[in-house]
Amino acid sequence: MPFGQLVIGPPGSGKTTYCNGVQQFLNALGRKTIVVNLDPANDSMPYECAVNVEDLITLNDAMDAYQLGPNGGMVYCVEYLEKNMEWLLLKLKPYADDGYYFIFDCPGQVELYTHNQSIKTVVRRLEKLDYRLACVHLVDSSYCTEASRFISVLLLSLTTMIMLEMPHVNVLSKIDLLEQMGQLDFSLEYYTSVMDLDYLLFHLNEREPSERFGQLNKIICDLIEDYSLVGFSTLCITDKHSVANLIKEVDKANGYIFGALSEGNESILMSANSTDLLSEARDAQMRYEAMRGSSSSANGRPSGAGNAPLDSLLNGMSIVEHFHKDL
Ligand SMILES: Nc1nc2c(ncn2[C@@H]2O[C@H](COP(=O)(O)OP(=O)(O)OP(=O)(O)O)[C@@H](O)[C@H]2O)c(=O)[nH]1
Ligand SMILES: [Mg+2]
Repeated sequence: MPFGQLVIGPPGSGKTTYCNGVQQFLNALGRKTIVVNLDPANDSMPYECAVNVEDLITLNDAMDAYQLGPNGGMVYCVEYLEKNMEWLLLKLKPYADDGYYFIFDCPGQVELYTHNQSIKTVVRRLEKLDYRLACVHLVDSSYCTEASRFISVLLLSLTTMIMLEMPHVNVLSKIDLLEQMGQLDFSLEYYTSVMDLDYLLFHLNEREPSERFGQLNKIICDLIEDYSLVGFSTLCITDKHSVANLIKEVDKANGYIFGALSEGNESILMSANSTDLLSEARDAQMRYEAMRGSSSSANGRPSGAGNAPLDSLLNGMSIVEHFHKDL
């Protein structure tokens, strides 16, 4: 029974980086893992990709052949993949038979998960063949900095969950960059557990008072609370605790921890030492507050030192080499 994760999220949310980091992490733990690229516009892949949709179709092919723009071309590509599902199944089969764990790197166009049915159909076909998949939905943690942006992310996450109808782990990615974003209005825990949204509305109405949209914002927040489905894990891809915690969540969501009961299933060991979502958010907050403290200059504003982009954080190392450095 093959297990895996479907990695989705808006453009630039860190999907490809996550796929690379998690593959390295799991391989280092002894779990045989491959990355399947389902993004026909993925021009720079940091991982070695076992199956690549670009061998079937590329975005440029679709755009040139049918004079489409990038969005139309992307929709054409995923619909083409849906129609050529046998191609994908044939490519995956040897790895599935060999007990590999799958990570699917998906395109970032949001409409593919909120309106278009093709990705959903691809997932249903895989599920029929007993693939056990969880969706990992990455959204940039910078959305926490403004109430209106966070509400739109909540709505996007809820819509995606309802649309895809599969086990789902929502993730606030690039949490290391929080230190650059100044003080959040609430604790990180408030954003991860999506607590009482009235506080968020209060902030929104104070900062952007609007008679017209105030009522709309309230209705959207009520809707999100009524469903009571959305919550977030956190991720900093260079922090091994953060990656390990997220993998534990995903292993529970897709059933790997229960279904792959083979000798040496490292997921059972990891979960024996499990933390819940709240304590994970608390840990993350403490780590990044400490980081903010150490990178602040005398006047309390963040200095440039802590603002390194991912590449300079890694300093030429692979993600897993960076983890080993801390051991
Ligand atoms: N600081 C930091 N940067 C990150 C992290 N994850 C990803 N990035 C950076 O975010 C940028 C976008 O990352 P990608 O992995 O290409 O994002 P993506 O979601 O695959 O993007 P598309 O495929 O274009 O939708 C890159 O510059 C990464 O280096 C993280 O945890 N921390
Ligand atoms: Mg990508």
